Amino acid sequence: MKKIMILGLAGLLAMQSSIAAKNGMDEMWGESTVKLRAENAKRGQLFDEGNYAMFIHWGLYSQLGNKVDGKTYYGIGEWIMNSRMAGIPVDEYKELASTFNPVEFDAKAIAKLAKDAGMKYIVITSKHHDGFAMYDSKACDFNITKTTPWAKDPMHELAAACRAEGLGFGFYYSHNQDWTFPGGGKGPKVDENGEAATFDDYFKKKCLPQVEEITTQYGPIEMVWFDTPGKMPKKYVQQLVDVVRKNQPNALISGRAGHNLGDYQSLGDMEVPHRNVAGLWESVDTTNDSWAYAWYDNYWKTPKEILRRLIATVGRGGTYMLNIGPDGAGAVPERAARALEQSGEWIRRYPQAIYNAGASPWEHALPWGDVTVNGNKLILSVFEWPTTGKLYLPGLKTEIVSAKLLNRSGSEEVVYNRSNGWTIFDLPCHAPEKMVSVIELELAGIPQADPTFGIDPNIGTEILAEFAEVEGAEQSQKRWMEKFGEWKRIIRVHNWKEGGKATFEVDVLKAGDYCVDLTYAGEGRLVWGVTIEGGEHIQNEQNSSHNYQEFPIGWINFPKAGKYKVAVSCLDGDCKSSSLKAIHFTPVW
Ligand code: FHN
Repeated sequence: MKKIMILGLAGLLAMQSSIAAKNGMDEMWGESTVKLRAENAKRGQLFDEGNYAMFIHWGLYSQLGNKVDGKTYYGIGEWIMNSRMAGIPVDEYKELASTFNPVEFDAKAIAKLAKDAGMKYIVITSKHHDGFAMYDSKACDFNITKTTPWAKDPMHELAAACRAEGLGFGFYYSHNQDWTFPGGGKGPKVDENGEAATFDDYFKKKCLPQVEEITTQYGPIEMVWFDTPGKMPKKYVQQLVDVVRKNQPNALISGRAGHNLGDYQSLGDMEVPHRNVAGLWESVDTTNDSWAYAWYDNYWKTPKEILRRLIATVGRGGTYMLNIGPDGAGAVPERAARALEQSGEWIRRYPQAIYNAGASPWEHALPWGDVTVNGNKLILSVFEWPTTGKLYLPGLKTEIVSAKLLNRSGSEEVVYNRSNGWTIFDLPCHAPEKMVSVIELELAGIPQADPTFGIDPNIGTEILAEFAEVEGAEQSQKRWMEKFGEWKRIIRVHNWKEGGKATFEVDVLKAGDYCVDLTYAGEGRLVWGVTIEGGEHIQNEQNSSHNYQEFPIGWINFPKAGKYKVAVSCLDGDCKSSSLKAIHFTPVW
């Protein structure tokens, strides 16, 4: 469990994510995962203990699904009117309301989907940057009840459906950007009479009254998810926060409110961090590559990938909110729903991996999977089942009381032995689960581990450059959009100088030869050197690509079990522009 205290973001960031014991977890989460119902939950409890939520982007833009006048635009669908997508003029965009008729919207089915997926609350767009209110707003007529043939308020239905399912309910609200209301961020600069409009006009006439509306019209809500504060002055954000606190004292406010006035940190879009993050925080992600519906976007995360990203988020100490984008008729894409249901089935069998679970003492993923902590238990989620019948766990420092392999009908004891600080489990050849099998370790105390990367004797071990100690080169984050709005980010080592090196500490159990590969981007041929401190040096020339790709360097030998430092250097070629993402070690068989 991450200890929650609503302190404001600054305080929360300083707070360590707790992996402290929570006795009685099995009774609470194992027997009935619905016991923590929204109405009984304290402020932030669904976020902190539930660890998993549904995000929904749904609006006028969903009707277009990224196709305008027969042309498809690739990127995040809710930005379709922006000049970087289709560039639709405000008046034309507003006309879309006259044909918005989401007859397939089924609030009960959506709430049931979230529940079946194992999510604990839903956060839906009440107004996105396009300014269209998806609820009945008196403050501005550009809304679903006043301008569409459907003329209903879907949020009443969804709020009620969530309540019936025992889920929390909350709103996304774009407070700074409003592209259709005069004075709104990136919106028209003049009003309908041609008079200059200011941000203050927009704020007083629309934004503040609408936040009043969404916090008073739908019963108790779980959170208000403000987004993209940009340069919005603090006095405005403070007023919004005050309104939420007054009307919904139990609601959380997203970190993206701005000026550290939110209750927790929201990481970048689609960002699942690789190392543990302290404090109360959230990853927001989407089932495909767009938030809103995009007709072409069938790159769905598989059920296994959903579990991988959910468990990685919880294992790094955070909460995961995963988005769906219903189409213009209000229907949820079938493949997204199926992936959520299948991953949810798994969660029903292994709730202890997610609910009330906290950060891994290894502080990063392991080669075969990931670890979450529940009280004195370690939940090992094995994504790559070992074909050798042995699973290797490096660096566990706390004594094991029992080790069980869980399966659909119960569990079986697992035999293990310990060697050089590693724990080696004997496992059956066949994985009990198709997607992710679970080993539960009960420990004699709070789980503790040495976070040094162990080189797995079975399968490849990847260590990202963000875990290297760097000298004579730069280690920094790089962010880019793959498609418009589809964010990717890495921490890479680049700008290499003569003698520069990225040093990785590793723990070797099995002495011998390992294949070394490097993932990098660059220009032309590059010579890389890999040196074990006090041991073997290898080097090789390989080509490069502007995209990050894995290239083989050669075999290297670790003469005995133990810890080593391995340094990577760019030795020749265009080292300044070359950029190292990861090193990989694979046992030579
Ligand atoms: O611009 C929005 C985007 O459309 C989407 O709503 C995401 C979700 O996190 N937030 C903003 C970009 O960060």
